[in-house]
Amino acid sequence: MSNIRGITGLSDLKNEVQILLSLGLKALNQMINLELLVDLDQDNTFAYQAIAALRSEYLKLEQQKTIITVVGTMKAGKSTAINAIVGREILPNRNAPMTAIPTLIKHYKGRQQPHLILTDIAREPIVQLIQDLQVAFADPCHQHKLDQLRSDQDLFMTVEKIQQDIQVIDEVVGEVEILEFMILINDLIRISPVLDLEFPFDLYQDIERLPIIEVEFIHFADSDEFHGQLILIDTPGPNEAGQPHLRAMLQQQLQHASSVIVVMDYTQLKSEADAQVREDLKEFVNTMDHRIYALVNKFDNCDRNGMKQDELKTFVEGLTQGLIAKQYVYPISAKLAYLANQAKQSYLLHGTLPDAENVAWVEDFYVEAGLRRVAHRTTEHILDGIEDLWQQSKFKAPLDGVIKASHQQSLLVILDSAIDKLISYVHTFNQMRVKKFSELCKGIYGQGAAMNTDHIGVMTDRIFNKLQIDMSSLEKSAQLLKQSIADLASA
Ligand SMILES: Nc1nc2c(ncn2[C@@H]2O[C@H](COP(=O)(O)OP(=O)(O)OP(=O)(O)O)[C@@H](O)[C@H]2O)c(=O)[nH]1
Ligand SMILES: [Mg+2]
Repeated sequence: MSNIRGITGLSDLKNEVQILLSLGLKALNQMINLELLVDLDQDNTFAYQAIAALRSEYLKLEQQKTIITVVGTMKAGKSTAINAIVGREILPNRNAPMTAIPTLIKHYKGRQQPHLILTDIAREPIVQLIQDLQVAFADPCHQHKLDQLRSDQDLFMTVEKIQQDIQVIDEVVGEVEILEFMILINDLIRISPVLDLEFPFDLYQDIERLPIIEVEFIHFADSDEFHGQLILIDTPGPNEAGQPHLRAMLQQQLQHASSVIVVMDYTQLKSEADAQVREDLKEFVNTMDHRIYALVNKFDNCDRNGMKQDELKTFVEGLTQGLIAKQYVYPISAKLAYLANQAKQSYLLHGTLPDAENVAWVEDFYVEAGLRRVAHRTTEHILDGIEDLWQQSKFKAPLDGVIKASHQQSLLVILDSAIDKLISYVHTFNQMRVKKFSELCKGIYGQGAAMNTDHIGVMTDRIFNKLQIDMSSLEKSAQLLKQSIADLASA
């Protein structure tokens, strides 16, 4: 292969690996077409398997999925942090426990209006649960429980909707509509145990069944860096009680991740629930395959007596027993980042902020930006406020450090897996060609005949010269590329 020593960047490496995969595929096809494999049935089956596996690796490189799973204790601020990364309010976040099933959020270039997509298998258990709840609500024995639910101001609207026979559609479009839908799902899961019904959490462990929101991540709108797919997974956070189904979900979601973000609450670092999340991470996360980052959220609560940035980073490294290295710890305020993003977007689109009476975040923005008095809310002060909150949120560092680095990390993992498969198949075929050829000779000269290895060599070459691709040099080139990938990974 040309230029292997000259490879410095990841995209060069990706090109080289794709070229080798294509050459491997071409060689395998030639083996089949020229009937070069001795035991045609058995060896061709193996060759077809190899072709399918190498094609799938090629496709994975083309699609390059970067999956970042966001974990942390209940109320640590996972959903607010994801909203801040996306730059919009698409996930519900409030004081009561909110995220109940994992949700995928995918960067979709050019998609301004977010779309939430629910496959039929994801929709069906929800439809069933609504029907079961309707039956339970209609039962006079449950009147007392129903009254109790209706008196909860968070749940009241959802109870109404269930009674009015709400339809669950497979595609929800728009920020407000998605938010309403997510709140509905989360409320359904909270309401059902009150009526002795169970939400089938086990049906939502497979990543294909989870709701997915497709939207352009504002901070990456102008970036050409993101080839392939960038997906965040919001997960429900366990509390002190542990909830075994949440642990099972966490384990599932971590399996898909290229990187893991642990959101910790600055004010609750020593809590038991936080310690449990760290234990789970140690158990489920393989640091060779994942990179783990900590966002220490609610850092806006840091006062004169609180731990400062550097001290905090060292503390978290110690707390996680080195699982999260100091340089991967980011003190942030997701709330301030989210408010700055919301205000900026609104300003860019409408040249003003919405009326604080109608939109919940606006008053919070004015308070945090020191603009409590209406007379102070001039364009200049608002723009200064946006900039100030963004700076105070310290969110730029993880956006650059975590999201971009995760994207690179995922490419390295895919490259490494592709090259391993290529080496393994090519190596097997190289062994096969020697073994099978000696078997061929035994067939020609008889079992006991002494074999002239030079003769075999000449014949082997004659047959395999038909192959335009030299499998041995392919194996060597792949080994060299594997080394380049390892060098980049440890850089
Ligand atoms: N002070 C402060 N509050 C925050 C910050 N980020 C989030 N919060 C608040 O913390 C609460 C929980 O936030 P969520 O984003 O819903 O937390 P979560 O981890 O997704 O919670 P669950 O989904 O229920 O596990 C909300 O009331 C947020 O407004 C922050 O940076 N600073
Ligand atoms: Mg949440």
